[in-house]
Amino acid sequence: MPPTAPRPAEPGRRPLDQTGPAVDPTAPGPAAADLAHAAARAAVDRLAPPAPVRLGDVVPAPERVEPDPAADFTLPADAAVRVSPDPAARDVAEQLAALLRPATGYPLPVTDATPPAEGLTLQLSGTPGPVAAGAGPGPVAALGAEGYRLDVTPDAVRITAATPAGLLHGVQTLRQLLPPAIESPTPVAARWAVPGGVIVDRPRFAYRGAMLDVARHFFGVADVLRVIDHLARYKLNHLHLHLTDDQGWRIAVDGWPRLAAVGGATQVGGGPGGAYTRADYRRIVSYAARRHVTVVPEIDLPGHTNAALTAYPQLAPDGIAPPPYTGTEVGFSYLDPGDERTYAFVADVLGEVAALTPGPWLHIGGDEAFKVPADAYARFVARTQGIVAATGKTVVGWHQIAPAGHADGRVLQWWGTGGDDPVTAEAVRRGARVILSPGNRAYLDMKYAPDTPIGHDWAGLIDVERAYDWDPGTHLGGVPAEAVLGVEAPLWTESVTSLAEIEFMLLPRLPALAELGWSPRRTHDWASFRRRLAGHGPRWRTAGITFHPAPEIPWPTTVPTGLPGPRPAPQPTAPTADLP
Ligand code: TNX
Repeated sequence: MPPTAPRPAEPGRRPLDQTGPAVDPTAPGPAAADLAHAAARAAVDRLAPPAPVRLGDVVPAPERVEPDPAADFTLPADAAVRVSPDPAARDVAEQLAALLRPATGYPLPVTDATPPAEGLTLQLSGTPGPVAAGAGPGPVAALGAEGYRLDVTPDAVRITAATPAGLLHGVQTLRQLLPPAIESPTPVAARWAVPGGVIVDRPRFAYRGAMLDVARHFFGVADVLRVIDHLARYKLNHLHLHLTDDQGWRIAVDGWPRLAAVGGATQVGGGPGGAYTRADYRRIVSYAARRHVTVVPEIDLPGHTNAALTAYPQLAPDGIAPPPYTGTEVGFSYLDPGDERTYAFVADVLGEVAALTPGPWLHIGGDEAFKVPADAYARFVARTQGIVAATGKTVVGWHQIAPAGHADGRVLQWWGTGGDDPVTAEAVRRGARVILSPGNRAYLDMKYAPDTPIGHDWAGLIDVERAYDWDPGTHLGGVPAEAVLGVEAPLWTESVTSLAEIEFMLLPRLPALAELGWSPRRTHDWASFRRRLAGHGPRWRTAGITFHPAPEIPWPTTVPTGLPGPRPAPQPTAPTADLP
């Protein structure tokens, strides 16, 4: 190990007093630096032994884990994060350093990856490093677009991947292998140990997501960014934003300014609502992109459009503006499918949203248009699929769009509660792919138990085991695993009003869905999952994240962790006017 002087703490950061005696970083000479380094190591050795995190204690479960108890690594105070000379890889290295600095108090400078590799190294592509016997994954390219390899030896932690996304997934794994105190926002005296061995890992499904309904209740940019952090932590790579519904239109559209200004001005229960400006939306998209999360915008059509009709009554079948809607019923509103102005509106809106969205998907909703006759509905969807194709995006819709003819690449999002749907199966035979969000497994707005203070129960109660114990590859008749693009956990927000409530419904079920999307089927094991998941309670608590302390999980402590106090479940509010 070359002599390196401990680096001074960053301005404003607590000094590294817990890791050893004060050292003058400007003191010259390798001898002084060596001594300082040894002293810092000795001080760390006097701290508590490593937390008992094992190499396999990762959610979602990795594809292959080969522990080597003789190879544990301890992060030294003077470690650097070394990274391949690629801007996107370097950005992942910056994110790793930013994740580790608050709790460790270490400076963790990011530098070019120059041999000999010690400390933390992120290596993009190239050939994998020396491979332990029997551990070779073949070329790094075999890890695919999102896989990674993690090698932990006494001197170094190395993450290798063919892409920056793979590196970031490796970073999330490394984070979970450090003691839970790594989540602390302020410095903690701890021995930052990582269990030795090799992990080789890649996802089962390409699409792993969550949906946030920002229409029923509006959530500001900061809340959405925090949800993106939760997704990235569990290697989910899509955030579906349900941007429009009866209760609110949440994205500014230049050509139709009243959508946000008028249509965005309320929410369930009658609060002020809100809408994202183009700059807000861009901020969400770019924050997500940095975390290798793709935003999927949904403009729900032709139903769920009361907010749009309050703003532009000429789109309503009777041409009359309905009053703003603050209740929780569904299925009463729709754009007039027989009026050409509807299609001009749809083309403008989808065109603008597509132009703001770097990802490949555009979600057109399509659910619960109960008032539109089936043939008119099918024609509307077919035409709208064409409008999406003209924007260059690939269309996604709730599985109700299945009867409208095939469109290249189209994706149906299954939210039913049964195991068979001939119409969806037929669409799949014609080439559609499916995202699985079964209402009775993946709907995170369902209550955990009868006494859950918020949420619905129309699709049943969903405790953590129920959220975990199904197989996306065999769930739906006529939809073979090859047709399954992936899984998504929707959070509808009729009864969810704050970030704490979002987190309470997401955690701990989101990691269950994440494991279904990422991990090979042969790793599926409830006993193992609940034990691994239990270790995340202290992490969330340390990070200040709210979660439901589900009784079926053996949390290591009994410290209360859920919502501040029970509140009565909101009753569906009465519509502000008679429904048509
Ligand atoms: C059904 S799922 C809906 C939503 C509701 C949700 C409540 C789907 C495509 N539509 O409009 O918010 O149930 O669970």
